[in-house]
Amino acid sequence: MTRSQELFEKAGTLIPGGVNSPVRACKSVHCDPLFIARASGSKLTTEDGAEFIDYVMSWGPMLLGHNHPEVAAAIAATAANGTSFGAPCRLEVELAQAVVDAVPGIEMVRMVSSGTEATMSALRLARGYTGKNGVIKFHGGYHGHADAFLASAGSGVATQSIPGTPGVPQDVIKHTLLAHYNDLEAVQALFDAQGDDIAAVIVEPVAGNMGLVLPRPGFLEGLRELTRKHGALLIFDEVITGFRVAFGGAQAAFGIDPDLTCLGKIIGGGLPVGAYGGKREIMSHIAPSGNVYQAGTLSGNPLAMAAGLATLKALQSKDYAGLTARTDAFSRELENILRGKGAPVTRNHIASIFTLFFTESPVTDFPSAQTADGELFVTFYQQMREQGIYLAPSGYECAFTSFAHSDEDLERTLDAARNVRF
Ligand code: KE4
Repeated sequence: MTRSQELFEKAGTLIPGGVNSPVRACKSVHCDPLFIARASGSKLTTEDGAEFIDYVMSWGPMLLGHNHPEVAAAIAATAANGTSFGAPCRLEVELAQAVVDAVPGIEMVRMVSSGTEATMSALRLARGYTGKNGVIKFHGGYHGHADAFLASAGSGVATQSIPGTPGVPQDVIKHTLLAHYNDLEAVQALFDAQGDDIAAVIVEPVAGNMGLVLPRPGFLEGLRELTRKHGALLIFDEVITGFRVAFGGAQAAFGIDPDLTCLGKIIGGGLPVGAYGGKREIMSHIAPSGNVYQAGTLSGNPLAMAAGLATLKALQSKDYAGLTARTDAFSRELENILRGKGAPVTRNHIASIFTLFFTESPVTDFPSAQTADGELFVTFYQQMREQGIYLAPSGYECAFTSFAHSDEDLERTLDAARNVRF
């Protein structure tokens, strides 16, 4: 038995499924999870000393690469002064300023401790601000595990094909309305039918939880127009895309002005941070300045703020266009290699994110993502892992590169793909 297997066996007696987040269990790819001992740059090292080139990057936070020296130093220096005060600290103000300076749609921001808290709070704010109940989300969209969003969710819910929303009262879900991503007519129809009670539309401006799915030209603009027309708020869930698709997020890249934005992952630099922010007039409704309640013991935690600040500071000088070009060329070559083996492959790419779907058809929404051949994906995942390449254990996740991935890493990955046998 490997050390990872021993740990997984022990974990299974103590933690549901042996993991603290379902998708890590690797169930859908019929593997045991690898237990990671340390990480640096683009590499993970397991408890058994095996090294992997990492394309999960902690599901998005590690755009600088793992254990970036400036981030590690900032955490260590801050920890020397204590780890949590339960009172305001300078670092919270500095990270809030950095987020407001970077993200066009954010005039005020509240820190929380996860992406789930960010989206859950943004929805409560939208409902409190508009006095309406309905929320429109998209099939395959994932916004964390708050009750209202677990209807036809993506990510781990899609991977585990968890039917419906066990444990969530129908009374809650009845306010959640569904449309397919990129289907503006469906959203129009929902507004026509129930527009007077729709508080918000929540959308990943680039969808990252059904695999990577890009917005069609006009889709996001259409959502902006419909929400304005019907007095609903447009919530951009930029937990993945924030500071990754562009330093200012997808909203900066696409020039769309959402009412609220949810952030996570990168702004914590690997520590637990989420945030929601937006127009001052709306955010001022949040307690204690307003009467929409939201709170958190560790919100604005100094260590997490220090890690996020160091991350954003380091990212400001990074060549996003260069990483985009490298990721585009790399993922295109990967697609060509797999096609050359007779596999049906469709590639979706933006910035430092890509997904290779094992299907011939274009992937523009959840149903088309579901046409991908799951068995081919499992074969690909397993054989790449055997060669030291660490991919997301689900066809409904994305692959992430980072500023730490070297040309040698990318070439080694392409070589591993050349060895795959379907
Ligand atoms: P967290 O609560 O997991 O920090 O964030 C929830 C969330 C919200 N919005 C988007 C667009 C997200 O992608 C996520 C979380 N992403 C998944 C993977 N795609 C987290 C991985 C996991 O669940 O372990």
